Amino acid sequence: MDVSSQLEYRIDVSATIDSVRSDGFCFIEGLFDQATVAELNAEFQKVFEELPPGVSEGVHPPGRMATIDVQNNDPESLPVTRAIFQSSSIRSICEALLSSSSGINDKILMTHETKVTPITDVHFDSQRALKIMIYLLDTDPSNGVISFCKGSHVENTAYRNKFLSKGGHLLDLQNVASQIDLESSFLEALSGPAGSMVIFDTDCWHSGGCLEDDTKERRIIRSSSKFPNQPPLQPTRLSPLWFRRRFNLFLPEPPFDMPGRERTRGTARK
Ligand SMILES: O=C(O)CCC(=O)C(=O)O
Ligand SMILES: [Fe+2]
Repeated sequence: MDVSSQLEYRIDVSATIDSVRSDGFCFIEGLFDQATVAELNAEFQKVFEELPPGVSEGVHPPGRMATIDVQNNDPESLPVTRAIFQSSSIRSICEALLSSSSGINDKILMTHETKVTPITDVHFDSQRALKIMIYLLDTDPSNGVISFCKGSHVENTAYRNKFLSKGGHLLDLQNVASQIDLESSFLEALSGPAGSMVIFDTDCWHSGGCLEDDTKERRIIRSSSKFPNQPPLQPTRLSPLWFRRRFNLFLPEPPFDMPGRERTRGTARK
């Protein structure tokens, strides 16, 4: 079965939308069949070996990361990856959750974790996005399973909105969970076979786990689409705030503090 048919038969679009809205994430275990998983792994390999046009490599301390700029990448070069993220099922889910049809899944990232360092802190992203991740290997707590705290996006979105409405800047958002947050949050680890997919609102507390030892690895293909109408993460170049941040001068105080929480300032780690 080709990928669009697998998506069409195995994803219930409206149930997926409801579950991301209420829980903050939706896990579809074993979505793709073995043949598709093999094709995705071949495309993953090709990206890192050949860095085709429209693909750039980024800094990723737990391993390697490549970003595919979908608009500038040869449509023939990564057909299965593109077919998934451009499928009508995935587009309908993203458009409904983002209330927007622009910029959806324009960037596709591939990450290959091989180092025994925590992949992330327990955090929510500084900029709110809808992300889709596909495991290319069987993934469990021994190789960087991703975990979520169900329903936590509601409070985190409320905190984000209050912080921004009081003049706070996204770079000052305290998005790394405190000890108190951790004690009151149950993190559900989404273990699953290669070909499983998770769709999530990054305002949910989430964390990327860790590799147990250096014989383990994790491979993920993911897309990210920003929720619309957000301020930019970095102040506009040469603006007064840009100068103040650059030279650490008269930085505006954040409007209020969340005790014990830290910041990633736009990255996945503090
Ligand atoms: O790689 C991971 O497991 C999590 C990454 C993450 O936090 C994110 O994509 O927002
Ligand atoms: Fe994140």
